[in-house]
Amino acid sequence: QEQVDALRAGLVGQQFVLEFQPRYGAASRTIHSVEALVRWNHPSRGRVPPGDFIPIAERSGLIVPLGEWVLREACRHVIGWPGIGVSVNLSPVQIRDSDVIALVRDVLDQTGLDPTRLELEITEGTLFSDAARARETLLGLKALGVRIAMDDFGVGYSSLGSLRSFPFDVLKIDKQFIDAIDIGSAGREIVRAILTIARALDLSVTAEGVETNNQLSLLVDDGCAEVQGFLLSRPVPPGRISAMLERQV
Ligand code: G
Ligand code: G
Ligand code: MN
Ligand code: NA
Repeated sequence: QEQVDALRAGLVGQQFVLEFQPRYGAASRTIHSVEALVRWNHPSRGRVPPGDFIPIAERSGLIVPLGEWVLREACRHVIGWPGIGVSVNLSPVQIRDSDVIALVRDVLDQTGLDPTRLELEITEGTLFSDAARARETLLGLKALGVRIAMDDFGVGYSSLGSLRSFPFDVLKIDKQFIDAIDIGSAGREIVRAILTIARALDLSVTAEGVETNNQLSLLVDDGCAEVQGFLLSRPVPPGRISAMLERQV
């Protein structure tokens, strides 16, 4: 309860900030979009990692107002970065327990952001508790013109069925597969198989957690269009994104 109170105080006290991690064209190495990642600057504990507070926010329901803040703030920033898109992570709790369609519609209205520039990232775990309702929600979001990404593809529940039965536009290959791409012989074959599946289902692909030049060059050779990872950029404050974009034009 103490942690929940601290989170609530953090929301009221504007202790949350966003960082953005660029997503790049794999071959061009230019920034195509950025993923918003929330950070908590706690007055005494310092920076609290999202892995520590997102679960508490989810259990307490505070993820709904926090997620709303993240979405508004992310869209507000990207308006100032013409030509690139923004991805926002949606918690399963937001999809299940809040009117996320109304929220996204309102944020698009308020900011005037072109909906094609907004992508919502969802983990597949989200979809299983009430698949029919989850599917309706995703269709309602898509009807607003935004894109839907399956985050962390390949970990957790098996996902080929979900890829077919939910209206995804983008598949994000989980870092664990990228870690293995140049280890042994199966690693690269698995990534190639995922790329083949994505092509068959007409999904865009982003490889996550690219940390080495060798991983990046194998991904380029295998036709992976977009990459994200510490090799090209860590998550950075918004001011750094502006600077990176200026250098890029
Ligand atoms: O930011 P970092 O790389 O430490 O992210 C750790 C985890 O927290 C990731 O799984 C990421 O998806 C999640 N996360 C970061 N920001 C948000 C957010 O705004 N909303 C939700 N639901 N999860 C987030
Ligand atoms: O679950 P999701 O994919 O939204 O999580 C994004 C998380 O992955 C963030 O915590 C981000 O900091 C982290 N991340 C992004 N790129 C890399 C990378 O190259 N290496 C590692 N170890 N983590 C990464
Ligand atoms: Mn993500
Ligand atoms: Na991910």
